[in-house]
Amino acid sequence: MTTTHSVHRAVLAFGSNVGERLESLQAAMDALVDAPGVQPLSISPVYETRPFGGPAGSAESKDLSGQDDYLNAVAVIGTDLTPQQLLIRTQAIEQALHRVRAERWAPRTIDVDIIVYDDLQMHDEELTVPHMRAHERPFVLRPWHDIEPEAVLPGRGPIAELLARLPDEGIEERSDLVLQW
Ligand code: PH2
Ligand code: MG
Ligand code: MG
Repeated sequence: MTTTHSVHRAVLAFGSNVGERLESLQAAMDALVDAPGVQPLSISPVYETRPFGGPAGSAESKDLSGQDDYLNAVAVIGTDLTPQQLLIRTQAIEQALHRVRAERWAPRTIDVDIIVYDDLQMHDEELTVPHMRAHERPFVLRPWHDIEPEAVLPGRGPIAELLARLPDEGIEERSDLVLQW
């Protein structure tokens, strides 16, 4: 008998604010499960979100007010890949989708971030898990909470508690837009 159970569980966040945003999110999810080692588990509702910048001094301190709104969503996967292998997969997907417009210096059409990988906490030059800013991002925590209300962000606590501390503005569910595996 063979088992189809993946060894690990990972949560990924997807964002797009250029071009056909919903199509880019769906294309990224399709590509993710289109190769061995990744099993689809769940996909969140889609949210339309205002560009979110962080506190002064953080990597998100620059002015994003000129940017268009994002569509954001979260997916839970089972995987046999290591975090490093999963990063290579997500970066390949980003590169493939960024090039859709085949323009030099074109804005990004898709961002795929690894939010958590089991209860791992790690940091090196390439990868930090959990994602460094997940705990302060409503556009990650809201959709994630919709599909895993009991989830815990390692080192930070239950996502329901983290979410309750964040402002509720600038993020709206788009129930007219649906992603699927
Ligand atoms: N991603 C960022 C910075 N700001 N804001 C929203 N609303 N959604 C994003 O996905 C997002 C952002 C950097 O990756
Ligand atoms: Mg990101
Ligand atoms: Mg990213």
